[in-house]
Amino acid sequence: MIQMKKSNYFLVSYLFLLAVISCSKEESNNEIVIPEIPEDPPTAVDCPDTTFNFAILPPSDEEINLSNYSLAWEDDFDYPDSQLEENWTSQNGPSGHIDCGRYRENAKVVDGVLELQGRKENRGGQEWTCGNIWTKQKFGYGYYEARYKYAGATGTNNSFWLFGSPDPNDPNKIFCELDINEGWYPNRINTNVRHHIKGKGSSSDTYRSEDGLSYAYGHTFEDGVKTNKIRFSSKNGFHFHVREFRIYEQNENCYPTDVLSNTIDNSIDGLNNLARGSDVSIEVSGFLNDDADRFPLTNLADGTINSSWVSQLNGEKWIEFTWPTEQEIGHIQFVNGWLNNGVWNQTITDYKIEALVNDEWVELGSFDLVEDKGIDYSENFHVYGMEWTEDEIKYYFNNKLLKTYKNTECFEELTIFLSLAIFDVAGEVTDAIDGTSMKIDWVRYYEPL
Ligand SMILES: [Ca+2]
Ligand SMILES: [Ca+2]
Repeated sequence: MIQMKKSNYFLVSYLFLLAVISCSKEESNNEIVIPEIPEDPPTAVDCPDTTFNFAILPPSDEEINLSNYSLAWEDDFDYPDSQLEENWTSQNGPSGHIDCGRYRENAKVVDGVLELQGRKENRGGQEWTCGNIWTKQKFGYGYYEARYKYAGATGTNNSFWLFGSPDPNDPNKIFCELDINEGWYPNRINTNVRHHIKGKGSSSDTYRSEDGLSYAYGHTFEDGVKTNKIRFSSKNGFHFHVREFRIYEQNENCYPTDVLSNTIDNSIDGLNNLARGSDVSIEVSGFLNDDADRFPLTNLADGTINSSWVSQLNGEKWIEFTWPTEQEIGHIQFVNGWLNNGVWNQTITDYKIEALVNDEWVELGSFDLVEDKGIDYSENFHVYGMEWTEDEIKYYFNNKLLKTYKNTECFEELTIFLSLAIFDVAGEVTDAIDGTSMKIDWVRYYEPL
């Protein structure tokens, strides 16, 4: 790992200047004498540390206030598995819209926790089985929360949600879906307000949260890296956008950090972005839906973050930059994900950047959400909550507000669902799902006082 050493030339100079001023002050009897600036400043430029990532901040610190509510219903799953039917119903049959049939055997109460288990087994014409349950009772306005862990594999949708029923006598009647969380391994929270007309969604509003990730990363190499090949790779379990990938030749005037600027390459004297050189060739692991035209690889280095290359969904994702001759690289940075209403979406959970040096790959920088930061919602229980009133629908994570929606259509009582689903909307479906489970410690409903 090559890293830039932080220099402190400016600090030393500043302290020296202060010392000179204070000495001068004493000697000249309280008259300040400004020391002469040396005529020949040092030629070495002192660069700030431009190895960085830009954290995506949580939207709010506002906490749920339950003082106007009382606990009206709860299930701690603190009973034998055979009693599950007292409160809940299981689909117990094949599914049309996801890759797993949902069976009662996959919804198991074990030591105070409900496990919704994913298994690779042929049943009912599907390759996977999973589990779900819904309440026999319906519920209205109030605060809902559940404490649970995700199944520890991509391709699983770990959801706690409320749903209405279509009216057979009125096919145009709108009914509601309130998704407190459709959680995707390792850290994605998806909240939705959806309004359905029988058979088709009429409108929906979605907010996503991705704890611990960044839309841009940068690495500076103080001594430069001599290579003619740079490789970026990721095991990210979803397809993803890389909006711009910049590889700067070693530059004595430092490197820029205004990563979202489309004039960044001209922001500092001497910058040479080798990723946009006339002699670079770029190769990638694939394209979203095998469509090389919609998000082409040329978007990786076309000078604008408005365009992106989008990877394929399955397998390792990678980009390689190759030059016919050896280059001397001083800094690499990239912007990933996509921006929606001020929120970055689908930012990558891991990456590695390597250079080919003397025929061997040398790691220049890396990040891994689970290994480096320990952020993995399948490892730890978290609490997902929703406050539903006549006017608003507010979603919470560990009691902190994530998102507020206006309530425009959801005025009727709904059923509580706990569901594990398997499908590639939630990331790559692999055998790693087999044997994992969504684990629910408890579910609670508080009614307004
Ligand atoms: Ca671009
Ligand atoms: Ca429990």
